[in-house]
Amino acid sequence: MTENDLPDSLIRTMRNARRVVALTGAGISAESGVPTFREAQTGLWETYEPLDLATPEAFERDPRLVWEWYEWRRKLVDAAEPNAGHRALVELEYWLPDFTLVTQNVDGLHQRAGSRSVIELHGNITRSICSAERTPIDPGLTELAPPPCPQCGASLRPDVVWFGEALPAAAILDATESARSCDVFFSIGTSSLVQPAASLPEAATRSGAIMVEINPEKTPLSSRADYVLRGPAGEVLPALVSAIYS
Ligand code: BJW
Repeated sequence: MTENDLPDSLIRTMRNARRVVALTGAGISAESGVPTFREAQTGLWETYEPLDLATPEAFERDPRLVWEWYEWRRKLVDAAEPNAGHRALVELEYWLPDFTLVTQNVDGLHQRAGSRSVIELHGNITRSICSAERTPIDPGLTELAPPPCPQCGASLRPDVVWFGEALPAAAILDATESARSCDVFFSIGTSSLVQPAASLPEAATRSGAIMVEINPEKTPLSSRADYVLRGPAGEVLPALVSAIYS
């Protein structure tokens, strides 16, 4: 996608917008080599369904398996670099008077790209917490999988939100508040299937926001978006930013 393929009316809307929210999902990190959830895994983990491992039940059943899966993903994230899509959102934050980035991703790549105002809905894979006390703990260097909490002996777990668990209250509250008060809401690289994140676009449009989806594939949100930009975020976002500010 080039600047010329973008609707003029969207460029005008963005030039006049004051408050903008972007909700991102795994698709924005795909071009950094971080696998999405609903696409096939490779190698060691190809026989596992990622969504079956992202549950408290899976951790109870087989803590070692789940810890090792997260260790594998941590290494992927450590080795990954932010891509042009992440960087375009840093630029949007720079130009706009009020910009909030809400992410479902746990990889920290937005922050590493330089985004400042980031709301993490599903936690962060680089942190660990005690599964009993929920306090943040640095597991240090250890062969144990999972390592025990040095205070109470319970297993450590990644500081992420699994299915059936509540999102951090402040994060979902702030995200909903931002969605309700924005002029333009972007949904980028998410399948729009997982609640409550999937309800944020509706909260925005109910309050009168223009909604834009960026995704190479159709999602349940596509038919409700004012603009659908079909393509990878790493191409569409830089083209959009350059069309708005050139
Ligand atoms: C590109 C691209 C490129 C590719 N450029 N795009 C209401 C109705 C129905 C169900 C529920 C409901 N409320 C709650 C539920 C249950 C459940 C849920 O939503 N289930 C549905 C699946 C049916 N929700 C929950 O359980 C949530 N908890 C909750 O609501 O608790 C209530 C509660 C309250 C009080 C007390 C107790 C409980 C928690 C949800 C947590 C989700 N966790 C995960 C794992 C995080 C940790 C980890 O990373 O391992 O979060 S699951 C997984 O899905 C992960 C993601 O953040 C999330 C969303 O996935 P995402 O980002 O959309 O990725 P994909 O793979 O699905 O899509 C990628 C997209 O990118 C695709 O569209 C591609 O086309 C696109 N793409 N390349 C742009 N280059």
